[in-house]
Amino acid sequence: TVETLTSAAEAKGKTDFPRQHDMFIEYGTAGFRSKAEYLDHVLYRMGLLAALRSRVKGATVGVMITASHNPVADNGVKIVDPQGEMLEQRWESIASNLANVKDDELSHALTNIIEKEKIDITKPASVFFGRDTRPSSEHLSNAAVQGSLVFNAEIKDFGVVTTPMVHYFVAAHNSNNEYGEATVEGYFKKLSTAFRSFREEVISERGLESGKYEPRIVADMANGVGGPMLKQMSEFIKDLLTIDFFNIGEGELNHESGADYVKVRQTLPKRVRIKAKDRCVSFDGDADRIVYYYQDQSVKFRLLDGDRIASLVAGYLKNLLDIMGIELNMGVVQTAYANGASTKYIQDVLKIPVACVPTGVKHLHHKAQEFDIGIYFEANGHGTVLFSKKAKVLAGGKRSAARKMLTFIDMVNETTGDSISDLLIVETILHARGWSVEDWENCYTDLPNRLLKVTVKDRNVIKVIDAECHISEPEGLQEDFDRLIAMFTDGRAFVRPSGTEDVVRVYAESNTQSSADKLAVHIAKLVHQKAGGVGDAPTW
Ligand code: G16
Repeated sequence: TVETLTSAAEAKGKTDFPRQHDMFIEYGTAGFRSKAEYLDHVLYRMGLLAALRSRVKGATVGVMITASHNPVADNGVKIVDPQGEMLEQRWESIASNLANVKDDELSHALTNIIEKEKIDITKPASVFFGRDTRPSSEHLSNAAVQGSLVFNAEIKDFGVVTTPMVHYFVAAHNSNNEYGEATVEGYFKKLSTAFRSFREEVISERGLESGKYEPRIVADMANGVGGPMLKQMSEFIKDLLTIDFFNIGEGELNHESGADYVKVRQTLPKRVRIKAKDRCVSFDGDADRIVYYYQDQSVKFRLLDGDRIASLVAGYLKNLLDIMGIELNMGVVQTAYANGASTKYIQDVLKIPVACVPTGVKHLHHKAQEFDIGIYFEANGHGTVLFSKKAKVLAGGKRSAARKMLTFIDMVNETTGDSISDLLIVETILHARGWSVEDWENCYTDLPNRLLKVTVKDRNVIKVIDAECHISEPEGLQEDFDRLIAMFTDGRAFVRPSGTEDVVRVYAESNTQSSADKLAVHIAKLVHQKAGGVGDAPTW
């Protein structure tokens, strides 16, 4: 009965995974995230919740243990819904509530969910697990597995894999392997086969000539799970792309390396050796983000972030559609972090509509589903491309452009942003265009920008509106921002509470780097003064 089951869950929770603090932990931008030592009971309870979610949906769901770009002492969990998408938003508050009830309220809270969601506990449940390379991940994964087992779910543990791989496994399995084979090997094969077929298509058209494209990249893996996974993938494509690996596990996770470090600091990761114009990439800790960069002749660091990838992909796919002579409704989805120059380029030069939504891939993914071809990327390098059924049907055909489109679709992990898949896509387009990294960069000129973090007592005193472009609280602060922004040429700035770290984020752009830095510092000072800053206000 429901009572026996939920009482057993409560009893095991009390003995094996007790709640050892009364801190409120919330399902944030991408799941729960906190110091690893606070998470035992959260993970156990998410294992229970995943089993219930699987029963509600009548399909397999996924649980990924990771804190992505956060420091190594943190950890967290992301829950994956049956089609490989992020957990439905309504269930985020159910998850938050379950994670925070007292140990002796667990049975009651679970019974409540079962009754409200009309869950038949006699139905089968199935949960896939994956985890990143953090020292705490194995233990926390076990806590979640134990939760699912108490609720009689069938479990499959994929061990150390990337977040997007878990999304893929869930989607593939629930599609009866139509989306791909739900195994590690199946994942590598699907993407690498598409990469190879596309290359062959281009070679059959124009021979081995590839313009200014060099088939070699330098890869910073942030000492995360991306390292071993991209290494495995590279075996399948080593005749087509040489990858020089750095930070593949010998050092501390995300420390002075990785996509977030490179994007925020706008500098090279530590411990990589490169020459001028080498095309470089950085993954984040769970390999769902990627940024490109290089050093020019004058040793200046040049970043090609998520906005650049979105522009590259949008431009190329539009071109393919033109050649195919078919019209599809295509759109790009960005957030307020998108560089103003990228938005202008996509709208004015590529003539593709751009939508702006709040931060978090779940919001971008959702919006992108409104298009036949929806390209979404956060500036931080998190993104992918979604194709509607109509797009997939129309893409079929015998002509080369049609074959390319179909192969391209196969190379994309449509379930979520995926560093490995995104890398293959970018390399494919650069090769097809015969472009060097500089040619890619020459599409438009970024507006100089600066990202800062402000530590405050309670980040939730900041209330955002208009897709995070403005704030409504603390009262009067937006007006202060507006006055300041008006003093800067091409000035734009916004602030928002992070959903993955205990900070308020500040973004500013202007016509010169020093103006962007100044604007960011002034805005950060205002936040520090008026929203309960802790310690010193940030400087640049
Ligand atoms: C997560 C989300 C991203 C988001 C990022 C930063 O990334 O999946 O969509 O951009 O957090 O969020 P925030 O600014 O709220 O801290 P990841 O790669 O850390 O899982």
